[in-house]
Amino acid sequence: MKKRPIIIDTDPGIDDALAIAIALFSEELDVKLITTVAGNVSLENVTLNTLRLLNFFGKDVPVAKGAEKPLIVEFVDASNVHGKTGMEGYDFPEPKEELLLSEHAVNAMRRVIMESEEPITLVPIATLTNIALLFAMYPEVKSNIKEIVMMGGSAARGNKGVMSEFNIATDPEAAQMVFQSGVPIVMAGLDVGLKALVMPEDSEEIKQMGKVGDMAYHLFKKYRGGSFSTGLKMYDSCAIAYLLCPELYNVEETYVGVELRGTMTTGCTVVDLRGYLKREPNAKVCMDIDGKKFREWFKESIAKCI
Ligand SMILES: [Ca+2]
Repeated sequence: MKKRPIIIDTDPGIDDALAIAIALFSEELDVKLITTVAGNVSLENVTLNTLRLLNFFGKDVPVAKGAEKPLIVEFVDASNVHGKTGMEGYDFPEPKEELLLSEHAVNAMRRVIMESEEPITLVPIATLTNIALLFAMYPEVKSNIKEIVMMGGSAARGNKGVMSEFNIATDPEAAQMVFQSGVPIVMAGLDVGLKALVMPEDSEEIKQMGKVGDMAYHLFKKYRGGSFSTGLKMYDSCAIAYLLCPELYNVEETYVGVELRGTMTTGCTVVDLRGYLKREPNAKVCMDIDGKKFREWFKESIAKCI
């Protein structure tokens, strides 16, 4: 089978770690490059975490370091959810430093996209600063991008602010640039992330699934994205699940804008399902997910990580 070429833009992050594992071990995806961006924790930590994960998985994928802070707004991390280092709870091996490119993430993305015979799918599971910079600096890349499948945003309420989701609210201007880029977008946000749960009985099964399962179990114990007993939210895996198993989702094609000047709602994704704004659709929004099937898919996918 021909593998689908993707670039993952990430900020590991406990749920990032699992999403990356599933992508790397999938027979259908070819991870060409992993780029990092400050988000859950600092750029330095998310990059080290990425290099540690690759050493742990035994996968040699080039890594490029991206933006250290958002375009305009001040940087605020999520170490309250992921712990100070971003991946607390498991004793990872040393970072595999030789995988780190000297190129900046934006330049590395441009090169990989332009060199690819087949259009690349971008999979941002973090704030969109790197992707916005890519389109601003090298708009020519758009012609060789198949689509963007992102974790971020919400058609309902938020998890960073009342109406704003973390990845979008961390850099709202970048998000708006990406939504206005003209590149096809799939948005898998809180509408599905809040229902993509790993329940305690799943965690016990996952624990038995080799070393990746054991790692996942230990990270889950520390993860405050939901509680261990009521279900852990696998936000970032929702983007990977869309690539591998789109039938899990109900999707609406619509216009999405990002609120940039709200007095209380900055960073809100305005998902115009009823067409009030009279704009052409610019995104497919994942409105609902089959939570039960997602759990099965997630366990099957982790079981393949060997
Ligand atoms: Ca993330």
